[in-house]
Amino acid sequence: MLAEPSAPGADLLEVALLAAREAVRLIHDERPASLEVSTKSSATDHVTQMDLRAEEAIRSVLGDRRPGDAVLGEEHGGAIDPTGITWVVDPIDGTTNYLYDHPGYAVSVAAWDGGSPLVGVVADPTHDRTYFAVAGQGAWCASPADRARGPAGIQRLAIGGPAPLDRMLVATGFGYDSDRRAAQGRVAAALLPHVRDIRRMGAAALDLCSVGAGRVDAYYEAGLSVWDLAAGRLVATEAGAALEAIEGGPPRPGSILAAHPERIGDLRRLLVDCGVLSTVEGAD
Ligand code: LIP
Repeated sequence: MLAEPSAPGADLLEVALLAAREAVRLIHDERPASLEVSTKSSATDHVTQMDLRAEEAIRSVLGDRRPGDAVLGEEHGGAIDPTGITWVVDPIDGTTNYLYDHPGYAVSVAAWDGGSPLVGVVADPTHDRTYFAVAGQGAWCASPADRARGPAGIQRLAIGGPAPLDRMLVATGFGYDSDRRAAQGRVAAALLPHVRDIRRMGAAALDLCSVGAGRVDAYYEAGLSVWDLAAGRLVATEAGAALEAIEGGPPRPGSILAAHPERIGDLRRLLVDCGVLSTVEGAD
């Protein structure tokens, strides 16, 4: 066991890790020489046979280990069970990066109780890192390559310090719709002179884990889906980050802002001054 959470969390975490590990093995070891690609919401919103197969592999593990639980996945659908455990799955978050064999994709598996995240796992094959978190018990990153970080390469995660705005490294992402991207690009251009720099990594799950690991100081994005952030938001929260909607209030797939608790208000005001609310559906 990678961590010592209490019994309910430990059981669900073990299943999430097993499912994520099987999907990582498949997308990494069985990646074909050429991918079969089809499009979804736009000409740049892709799905490959590996996205589909990875979700099927995850669902197979869940069916064996947690047969009565609901599953909501990006590729094969489903719904949140408001009264029980739901597994929220993004088999490959960062599909465009996977398509190009570019670093920046991850397998994301979360177990929710009604609308509340219980455990989350984000597995990053490129960097051989597995982020995981249990609600109320903390967040960790296991990376055999990082043995200097502790036994078996397991490191407890904690966000970075409260950097001033002009020293913040800020991650963000852009949608698949070109009009939305144009508006989001204008916000990023307005923001850039006021912060240290911007990073666009291409996978919300990894952006949120990067906040938790202190690899970026903040992350904001509008227009995501629940599976993009279901696990990563728990990793970031359990590592000490504040997570809210960009416009304020509870975080939601359409609008998320993650930062140090002492800085999230200042960053929100700066983003609003940069025109961010025009890119957030339901915010203005
Ligand atoms: C991706 C998100 C990312 C966003 C990309 C894309 P996908 O999800 O994780 O944050 O900027 O446009 O939506 O489509 O790779 O699962």
